[in-house]
Formats: sequence, C-alpha cells, structure tokens
Amino acid sequence: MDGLGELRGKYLAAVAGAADEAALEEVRLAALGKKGEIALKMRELGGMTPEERQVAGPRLNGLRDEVEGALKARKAALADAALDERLKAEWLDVTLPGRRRGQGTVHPVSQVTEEVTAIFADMGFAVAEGPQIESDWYNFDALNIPPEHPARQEHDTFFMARAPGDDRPPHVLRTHTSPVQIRAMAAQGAPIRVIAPGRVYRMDMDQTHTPMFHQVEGLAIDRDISMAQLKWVLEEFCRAYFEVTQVELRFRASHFPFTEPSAEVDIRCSWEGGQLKIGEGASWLEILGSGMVHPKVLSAAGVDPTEWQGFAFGMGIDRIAMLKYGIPDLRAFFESDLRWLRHYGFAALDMPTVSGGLSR
Ligand code: 2NL
Repeated sequence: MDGLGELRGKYLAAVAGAADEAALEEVRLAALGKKGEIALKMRELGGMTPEERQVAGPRLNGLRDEVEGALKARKAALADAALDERLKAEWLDVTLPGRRRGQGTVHPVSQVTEEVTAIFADMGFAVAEGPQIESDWYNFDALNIPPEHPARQEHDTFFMARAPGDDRPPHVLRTHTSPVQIRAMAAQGAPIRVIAPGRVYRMDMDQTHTPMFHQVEGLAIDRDISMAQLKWVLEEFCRAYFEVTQVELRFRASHFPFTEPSAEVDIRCSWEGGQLKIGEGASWLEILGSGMVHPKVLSAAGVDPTEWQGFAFGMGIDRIAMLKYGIPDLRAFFESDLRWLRHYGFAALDMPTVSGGLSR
C-alpha cells in the first residue's frame, strides 16, 4: 500500500500546526473520521489478498495509532497552554495593600463586640470561643438545666439531626454562650476571668427576636469573689460602654438555673423626647442577667465549689447595640441591606479601645 509515508507526514504536520481544539478536531475528522483518509485506506484492506493484508494491515494500524497518539498529545498540550494563559491572566499579587474603595463598613454587631471585648480586656478578662453546635451536656446539663426544663423543649432549641438508627441525644445549636465558659473552666480551672461573645440560636422570630442573635457572657471565679465585685464590674462596664461618667444599677432578684442567687440588672435612664439618656432620669432599663455561679455548675466544670466561687452574667449584644446607636428595628440587623449598612456601619480600621475612645 503506497502513500502511507505521505499521509503520515501530512497529518503529523497538521496536528502539530493545529492552533486550538477546534482545528485539532478538524484534523482528526480528516484523518480518522468515518470518511477520513486513513479510515478510507483501512477499508481498502477488505479487497486485498491475505498476503497483501498481512503487510498493509500492521502498517495502517501503526499509522492510525501514531496519528491518534499525536492528536492526544497535542490536545493535552493545548489544554496546558490554555490553563497557563488563564492563570497568567488571573494572576494577582496578594501581598499588595488593599485598594480602599470605601464600600464596606463594620457591622454594628462587630463594632459593639469589639467595644465590649476592649472594656472587659481592660479589666483582665480574656476572650473564650467555642463551637456553635454543642452537645446537650455542655449546653444544658452542665448548666444545671435538667431534661424536663422548659428551655430544653423543642419550641426553643434547634436540634441537629442524627444518622438514622443513632439513638444518642442530638446536638443542639447553642442557645447561649455559657457552654463556652464551661469549656474554658474545664480546660483552665480556677481562678479564671473570661468573656464569651458570639452567635446563639433560639427558635423565635418576631419584632424583637431573631432565630440567630448575639450574646456576651462573662465569668469570674476565684477564692473570694462576691456580688459586690459583680456590681462594680458591671457598673464599670456600663460607664465605659455608654460613655457616661455617672451610672446607677439596680439589682432585681431573679432566677436562673445556673446562678444562685440570681439578679436581673437595670440601668437608670430617661427617654426625654424619645432620646435615650443613660445615668439620669426616672426610668429603668433592663440590660442583663447575672448571679453567683451555682455550685453544681462549678462541679460540672471540674472546679471544686468548696474552694472556689464567682459571678457570671449574660447580655444581648444586638440589644445593647440598638440602645447605644439608636437602631430601631432588630430585624434589619441581619438583612444585609447595603443602605442600612452604610447608615449604621462603622469605618473599618478604626478599632475601639478604652483609652483611645470606643465609638468616635
Ligand atoms: C441573660 C442571663 C446569664 C449567666 C448568664 C452563666 C454561665 C456560667 C455559669 C453561670 Cl458558665 N452562669 N451565665 C448567668 C446569669 C445570667 O444570662 O439574661 N442573658 C441575656
């Protein structure tokens, strides 16, 4: 069979010269497609004598394999080149400083979390973090909340799914950041001073509740801590946070399973002309819950209640953000509306410190 050498030269050159995948496909069709030159040659094998076929067959198969191989190699090379091209086009220097386009703002929740953290850091509290998906033990049992407690029922708590057939109690989305403090106590032991800011979840949605919200809890455990220190720490916090010189707090007896005694804390204020003023006036505003950590909670966290005692408190970050910055509607907090964010957001790179000013 003649002309195979020429076909070989022609198609290997065509493959090498194909500039892109479409051109390469044209070459493949012209050589190996149903009516391709090499395919047609292979059909001629049928009309040959067995002796002729024995010679021509292997030569044709060899030619077909060679062209197929070249097509494949060229296709891979083209793909590599295309990828290189793309990578070059998309290259960017991540070490360059950011271009300030003045678009983004710091969300009030982030701002207030930073402010609260700065204030308590100044008083010697470290920040503790923990998982948002918790075991029911850390979220409830360790906090002296028994299985039949209403807070544990389905209508308040988001339960995670277990695999079918797995009968262990389900994990929950943490309903408060207390489990973070249990973990901190268990890991570090006493004495300890921590705050735990973060997202918490409860099945609740109306004018004043969102299913996800933010809380900060605080904990101080030592040999001789009393409610007097709790009151001072909270007063100091309120002075710094609301940026006023005078504050007055009122402790109202209350009940939480994890503290004994427990107190809800109100701050003196006025609402003159619809404007909130902290520290003066005849009104009281509830801002947090607190108490002395229950001995059972200390035990659950591996801290000996005959040796150690301390206070704990919890407050809503979203709520104190609304109070300080005059934000009327809680639900707008989590809608990511750019106009709202531009209005209520804070300048980036302007971190609050107690000495340098919190909110400028
Ligand atoms: C509220 C009430 C409170 C706590 C949270 C706490 C944490 C541990 C032990 C004991 Cl590890 N207590 N946290 C105590 C009292 C009140 O929060 O109204 N929060 C918005």
